[in-house]
Amino acid sequence: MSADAVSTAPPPGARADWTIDQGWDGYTPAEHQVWITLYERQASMLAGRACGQFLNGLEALDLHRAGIPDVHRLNRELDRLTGWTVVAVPGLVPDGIFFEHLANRRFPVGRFIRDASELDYLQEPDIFHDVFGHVPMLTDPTFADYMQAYGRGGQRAMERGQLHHLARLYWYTVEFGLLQTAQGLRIYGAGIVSSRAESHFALEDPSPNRLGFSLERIMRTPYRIDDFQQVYFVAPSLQALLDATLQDFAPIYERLSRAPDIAIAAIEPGDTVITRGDQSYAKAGGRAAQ
Ligand code: HBI
Ligand code: FE
Repeated sequence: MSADAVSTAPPPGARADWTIDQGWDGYTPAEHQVWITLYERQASMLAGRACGQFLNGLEALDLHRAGIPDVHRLNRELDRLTGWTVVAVPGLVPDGIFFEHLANRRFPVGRFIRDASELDYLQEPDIFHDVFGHVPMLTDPTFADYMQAYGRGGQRAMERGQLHHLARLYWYTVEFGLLQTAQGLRIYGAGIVSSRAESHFALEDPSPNRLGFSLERIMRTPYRIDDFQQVYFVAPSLQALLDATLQDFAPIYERLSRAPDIAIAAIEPGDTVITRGDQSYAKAGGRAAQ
């Protein structure tokens, strides 16, 4: 996603803020069936893997098995819990539009759902990734605050030309974050929790590094968009994520502008090492070699 401006024109039929009507009545039975298939394969494996906040959110929103949720129904419950609502969009929206929505507690969700032939992986977020993956965590007040702080931070990062650093924070927390709990590591990242294969890989595979959450370390670390991550960062709590956003980022961006990126599979002297991976999956060629 290029760091484009807010000025990019929305596609035909979309409003200036890139939102569209979900048109829930327009989904076909086949599209609802894809949701049901994805939901049942994911929900059945998340006990003991997804964090408690995610599981509570899934329950509270009743993302029931009857098919693609109607965002109007979903919003009544979500708005009551944390003041967040979801808005339907055609797909990826420009960064400036995305941050504007997050800063106002609106989460953009792609209207489309993937085809039954690509259940396991897709490049662009569809409504299953967005609603099943992201929305349950938005029912947690602390995470809800974190996501709004991220939106505001994104607006400032764009002004400073620092989006490439801040996008890594999103990637290694909101999309691929792990949480330390008394019962062990648990998933809160949407990219993991909405993927059956990566839900196993991120928690159990000996291949990836698992390192303690560190804001600046994350912002110096590139990430994978085409395959499982080679490193996962583990937050001690959701409060720790929120606390990290409440500091002044100017000195951080100043230091980052002079600090080189860290190699994606590297372990640095200052790292808190939870598991030192053997990178066997990446060395074997990753998804392409499966
Ligand atoms: N648009 N609809 C949508 N969903 C996203 O998750 C999204 C986006 N645009 C940009 C983006 N994510 C990332 O580049 C953020 O880091 C900004
Ligand atoms: Fe996402």
